[in-house]
Amino acid sequence: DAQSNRVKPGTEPASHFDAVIVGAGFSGLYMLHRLRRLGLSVRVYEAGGDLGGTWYWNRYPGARCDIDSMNYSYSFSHELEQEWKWTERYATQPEILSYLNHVADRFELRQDIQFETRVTATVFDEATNRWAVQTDGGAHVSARFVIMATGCLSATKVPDFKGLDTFQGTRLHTSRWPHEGVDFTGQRVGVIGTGSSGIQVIPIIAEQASHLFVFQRTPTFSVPARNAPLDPAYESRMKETYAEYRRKARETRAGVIMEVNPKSALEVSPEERERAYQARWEVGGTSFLATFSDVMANRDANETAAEFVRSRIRATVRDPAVAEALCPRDYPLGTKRICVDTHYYETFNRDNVTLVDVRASPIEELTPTGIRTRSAEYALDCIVFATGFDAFTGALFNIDIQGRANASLKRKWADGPRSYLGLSIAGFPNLFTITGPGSPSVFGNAIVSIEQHVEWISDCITYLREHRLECIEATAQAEDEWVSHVKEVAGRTLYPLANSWYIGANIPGKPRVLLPYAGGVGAYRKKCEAIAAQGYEGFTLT
Ligand code: FAD
Ligand code: N01
Repeated sequence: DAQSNRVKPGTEPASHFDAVIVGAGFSGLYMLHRLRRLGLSVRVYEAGGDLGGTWYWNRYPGARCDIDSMNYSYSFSHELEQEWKWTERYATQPEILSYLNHVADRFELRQDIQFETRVTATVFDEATNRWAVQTDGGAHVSARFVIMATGCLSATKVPDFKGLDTFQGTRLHTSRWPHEGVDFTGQRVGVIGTGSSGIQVIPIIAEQASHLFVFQRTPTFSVPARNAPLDPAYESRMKETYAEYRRKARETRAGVIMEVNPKSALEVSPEERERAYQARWEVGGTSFLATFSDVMANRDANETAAEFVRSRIRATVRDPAVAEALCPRDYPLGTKRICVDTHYYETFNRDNVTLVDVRASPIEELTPTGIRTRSAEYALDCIVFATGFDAFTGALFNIDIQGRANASLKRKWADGPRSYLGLSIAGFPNLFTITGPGSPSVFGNAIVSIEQHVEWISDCITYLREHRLECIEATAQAEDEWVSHVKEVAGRTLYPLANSWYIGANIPGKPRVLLPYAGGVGAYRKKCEAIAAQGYEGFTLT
């Protein structure tokens, strides 16, 4: 428990590092590489049995990225991006994991990573300006810098259903999938949840199971992926112009280059609108959101896109009642993360698939043999929880983080996260959060945001060393202003209209605050660069 794992005052650390990094996903791996190049001594702690983060944990069948592979990858090494060959438009989880292993081998990263080790606490010592770091293995080390590369979507969430532990069959969470895989042949399977994970796993389980019950509380807007083998001509074109392409992508709103139609959805004829949506639907992927300039900004414009997707659902799903139940109505399209699927809606035409509307008839309990809703009981061999994550703050709160005067981060953030740029927290010197709340992170290509944060942090540490400084800390004023700015920008979007994990609504009791920063990846980068260029404006350096 947290109490017994607490760093004991006066305990002598076993080792001293310049930096401790928590997490060995895309963020932690690149952070390690950068800091080692600066000549720092670094230790990475990773709770998982191996590296990869998201791509280590989420091994459910169908797991793949929804940003095309050639962009969902690091840009920091020319050699790396030239030598690696992606095989599909959207890479599968195994392929992304082997990519990250290749990165680790190429840059000899493993030697500084300790696996199967969870950081349980970290406490700032004002006398020495160092962080004490405690792990579940009982290790106690100290570090000048602590970098939280703990992931926005790494703390899993299983709803607290009555009778959860009484179920005698197999219980799985999409993000804690058995490494040896699962054979559903001949089984009656229930999947709870129809977010991005649910819509990817459902079509594949349906092909194996004797019967699949999909327990849906909120229907999802999903666009087809149109996944395909990577076109060699596209690959060589991209590789020839990679640097330029990446540079431009960093300046965009979402960290990916997509053609944004400058027109409003409301200024064109219904025929032109239909043609435009249909064209994007054929291309597949998230660029559907950019069919018109105001899809994500104006409720009425958004409704035209929403209605188009509903029309596709009705055209695909043969049973009209099932089609209607699959049509989202009570939130704007894209305000819960848009899903990208392969044959999701088609799956509901199979005889062995049943959609269970748990909005109409909620799950009352899990029983030894299955799930009981208000109106029926479902006998199941296996229940798959595709119920998501305690996003952004979950992984941070799992660590007892104490800053100056032993102030706890959890307490400081009780009414919602407070940080400067989603990178740094007043009262927590030399502690950085990669893609922390208040930064764009999940509103786009995560890798672009991760690289930007890692580079900003390593430049900052270089600056401190060059100026013979020990500590950097956000001022309370800069933090207040940033928090207000993040809130103000959020208020101009449609995101607050949905009960999504973006806004903490999926976790009972979590404050309703838009967690990522909605001001855009490119504009955010410029702000961060300007702040650094002005000698770290808004920070105290000592
Ligand atoms: P993570 O990959 O989550 O790594 C964090 C690591 O920290 C984990 O391995 C965790 O075990 C470790 N950790 C946490 N707490 C501790 C602790 N206390 N002690 C030790 N270790 C700890 N983003 C996109 O942009 N495009 C996509 O297509 C996309 N697809 C996704 C698909 C899935 C199934 C999921 C879940 C997310 C997806 N994302 C996608 C978001 C994805 O999380 C990021 O793209 C990226 O992988 C995050 O990398 P990270 O290193 O920041 O975090
Ligand atoms: O999780 P989610 P996810 N009773 O929170 C339902 C990334 N990702 O793992 O909407 C019944 O989106 C919940 O219902 P509701 C991506 O960023 C990317 O799917 O709360 N149902 C919802 O349907 C994504 O957004 C990919 O009413 C309950 C589902 O569970 C993020 O990860 C793939 C319930 C949870 O959906 C999270 O996605 C996978 C309850 N008590 C993940 N509690 C790509 O394709 C929850 N639900 C790139």
